[in-house]
Amino acid sequence: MFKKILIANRGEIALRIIRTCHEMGIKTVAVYSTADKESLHVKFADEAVCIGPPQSNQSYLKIANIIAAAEVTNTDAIHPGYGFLSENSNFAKICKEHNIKFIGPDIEAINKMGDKSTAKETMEKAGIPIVPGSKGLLESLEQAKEIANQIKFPIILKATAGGGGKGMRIVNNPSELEKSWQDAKREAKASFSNDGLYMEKFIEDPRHIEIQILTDQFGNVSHLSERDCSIQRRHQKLIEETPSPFIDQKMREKMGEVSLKACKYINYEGGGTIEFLVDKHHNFYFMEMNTRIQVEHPITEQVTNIDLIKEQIKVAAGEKIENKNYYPQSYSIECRINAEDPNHNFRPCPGIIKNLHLPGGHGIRVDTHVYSGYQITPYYDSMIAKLISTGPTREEAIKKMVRALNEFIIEGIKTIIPLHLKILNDKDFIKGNFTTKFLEIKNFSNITQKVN
Ligand code: MV4
Repeated sequence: MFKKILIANRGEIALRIIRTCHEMGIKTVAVYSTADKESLHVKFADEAVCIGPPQSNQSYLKIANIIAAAEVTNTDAIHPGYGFLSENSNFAKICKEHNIKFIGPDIEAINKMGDKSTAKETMEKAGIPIVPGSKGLLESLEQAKEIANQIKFPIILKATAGGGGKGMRIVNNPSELEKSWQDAKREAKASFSNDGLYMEKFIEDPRHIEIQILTDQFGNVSHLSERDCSIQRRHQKLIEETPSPFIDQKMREKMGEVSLKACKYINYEGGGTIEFLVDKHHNFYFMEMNTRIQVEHPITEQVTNIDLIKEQIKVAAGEKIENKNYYPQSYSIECRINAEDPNHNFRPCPGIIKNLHLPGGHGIRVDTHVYSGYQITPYYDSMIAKLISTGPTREEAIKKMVRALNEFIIEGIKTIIPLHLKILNDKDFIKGNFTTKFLEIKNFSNITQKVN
């Protein structure tokens, strides 16, 4: 087992990883930008190394600085968390060259899944259901027109380097295709320096349901069932839950089995997530694979009793996992607490947290790095906490979440807690009747009141 792990991340996930390392008797190294000097991940790690100024591209994305920090501290392994360098195969390669274990899958797997068009072609070969569309990248506007006429409008153009909505255009009829093609290409080039596009039939009003998987180097594979991440705003997930109210045990087993087939086909090793689009007829289609730990992993941990970070570390250290699947033993929901003003188009609200009271009690978990007096800077994403409720039924998990949201006191900055309360009190949400269109349709406005 590793003696020392460097955590190449910040915020709640850095703290989350440090906690598991300490439970496993592994020493930890935090890295931090000058903006995060007073952050909890710095205080709780055994050692901490400053890696640069606040801007991410000069600190948390600066490979040379992170490797230097690992070298001077004699680190065995690096956990990249999510975001930043977590899906950067060049970083994984440089770790390897320095004899430092990158806690994640191998370079080939990261590359294959990072390019979305390649990922889709690979999955088709593996026999995984995919959305009908172009085979690989589109070669010209003319070819795009041809394929669109075959699969019929509406279609969607997606950037192969994308994911998360950038460089994506929905096209409803032939007259819009040329402009959408050019817009998507321009946006993809500006965002990713890669203007490769592919096309799919547009699935109206889908659900976003993903399967957590875990595999080791000995061919043992596990899936840990699904997370329903349909409650999103502009491709940012706001609420995730497991099990999904939309799928039954039979479909859960089917999606799990398909996900493991995908993992075996690419010899995947480590933790990962396979994202599916699910249509109203319960058909599911491969969308993307994330080769990292995800923000919403705690709800899976809550209902399966598995520590996913611990399993990632074990697999990276060459240990075996159990060759079995895990099904939800309870219900869990996560609300992402973002420092944003929901009444002003979700603008970020940096500032000092003057007073903080975290909720607690039975069935409540809070993953956060903030404390009273903590300064939220404008340099990083606005998620400051994850509130996770767990109960024996969905109804009880919702009630616990409402209770905990009402206990949550954060003064000095605005958060999206009032929006969460509106969603959790919505009749359709309570019935489990929602898709990725939910927030657009509901258009919750003037969010001020406390709801019980
Ligand atoms: C789609 C789709 C409908 N049909 N693909 C959005 C982000 C990117 N990961 C893929 N996305 C979508 N792809 C086809 N063929 C609808 C979306 C989509 C979406 C997906 C998941 C969660 C929220 C969404 C919001 C709008 C569009």
